[in-house]
Amino acid sequence: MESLVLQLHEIEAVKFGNFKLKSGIFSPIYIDLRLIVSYPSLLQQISSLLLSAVSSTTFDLVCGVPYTALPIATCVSISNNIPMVMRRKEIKDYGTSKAIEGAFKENQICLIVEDLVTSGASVLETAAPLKAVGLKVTDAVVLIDREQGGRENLAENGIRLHSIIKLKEMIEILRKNGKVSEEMEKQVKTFLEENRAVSVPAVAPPEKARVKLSYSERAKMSKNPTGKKLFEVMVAKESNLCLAADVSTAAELLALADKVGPEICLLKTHVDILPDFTPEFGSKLRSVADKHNFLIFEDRKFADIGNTVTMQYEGGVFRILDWADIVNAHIISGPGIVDGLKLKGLPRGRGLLLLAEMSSSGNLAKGDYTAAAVKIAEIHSDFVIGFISVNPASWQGGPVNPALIHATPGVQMVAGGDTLGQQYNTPYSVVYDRGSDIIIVGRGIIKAENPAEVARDYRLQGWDAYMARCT
Ligand code: S5P
Repeated sequence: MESLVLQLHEIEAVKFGNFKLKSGIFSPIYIDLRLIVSYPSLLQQISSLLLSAVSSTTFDLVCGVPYTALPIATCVSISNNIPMVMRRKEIKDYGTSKAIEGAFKENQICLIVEDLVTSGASVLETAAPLKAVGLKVTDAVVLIDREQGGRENLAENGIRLHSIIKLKEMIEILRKNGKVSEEMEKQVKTFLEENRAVSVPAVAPPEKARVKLSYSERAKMSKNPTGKKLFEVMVAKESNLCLAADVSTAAELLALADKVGPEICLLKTHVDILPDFTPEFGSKLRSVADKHNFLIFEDRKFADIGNTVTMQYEGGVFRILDWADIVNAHIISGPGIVDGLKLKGLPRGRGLLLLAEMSSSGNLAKGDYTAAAVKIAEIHSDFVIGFISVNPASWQGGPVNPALIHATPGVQMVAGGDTLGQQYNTPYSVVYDRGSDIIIVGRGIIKAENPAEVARDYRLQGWDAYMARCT
């Protein structure tokens, strides 16, 4: 321990002066452990000390508090083959805006790794998003405990703190080795004594731009008959679940629609993937939809100029306009695409969703693009019923017109992704945290052994999250 403290002093990671800490108090001593990235053997020493401090603790994953503890946690992870997850300090305003990166399963235990604890606020800031994605946080391990209330504040939040060394012990070692004056030792000790309980600043979570109105209130606001009907079906069936029926044949799709029908408010098709499509497909699906009271959404993702999409919507082999209540469109070609689709769709009472965001990693639908989709939707709110969104609660300018609905793909029971860029969030985080209205679930249901049963679970989770958001 003595050698470690002397090494930290040697690399000037221990500084003396008058420093403002994160908690707002001024301290005569400051420990800057960011420097250790330049000293690999020291980094390794620290990570093995941290691990030995939690030898009797059970955990499945480690997560470093950004940024200083990230390399420490990485070192702990690599040298002991323990998977790591990473907390984002800045959440992206695009993609799925994930706060926690990495692969994990709900209820796994995550050990928080930190360099130094004063009030414990930083550890708590990392614990909150870990808990929000379903991980358990019971322990945190830290190199230095400043003994200024961190242990107590963390204990109040159900987190045990394990520390390697106390700041007071460090100053005693430095004094013993003639590295600091007696006066400095006294000054530091007096400061620590006088600031034994630095409280965690009470930071109110930012009020998210989530629509709290009920679906029935919003049904009344909708200017489009299909938008209104969708809200009404959601209320009647207590379902905000859309099934992405991406199965390989039309026959399979119709059978699945009949099985899962009672659980869903909306069924989403990609009709161009069905090798056995026949002109009767539309009417067959319509009769299943009528039987179970759900709407049909053809995920055609129109993207061309207005004139071309009118033909693609109405004609061709699929004749989408005849059987789909809802279609969607990219706005890449400008507002003319909405004019084109509206020309055909509005007289038939159909509705349109605009792709304002996408769930796939690295997609370009963000920022100004998303804002442009909102503007176009407002102008055409007689035909546009809402958006394909990922995190509407984060959209700049606050909640959009509550008559418009948000449907979000990339939903599974556990956050994660596939090998081709799809990114998943849980029903709760999509509806409650991100303020979306409809969860779009594909493989989470269709690959399950009993799709109807699993669909029911998704429906209940989506509905619970909606109820929680409204109250
Ligand atoms: O951004 C998007 C938009 C859509 S409509 N990301 C998506 O994944 N989708 C669609 O949602 C996608 O085409 C697929 O049909 C469904 C997601 O399926 P899952 O199997 O990943 O749940």
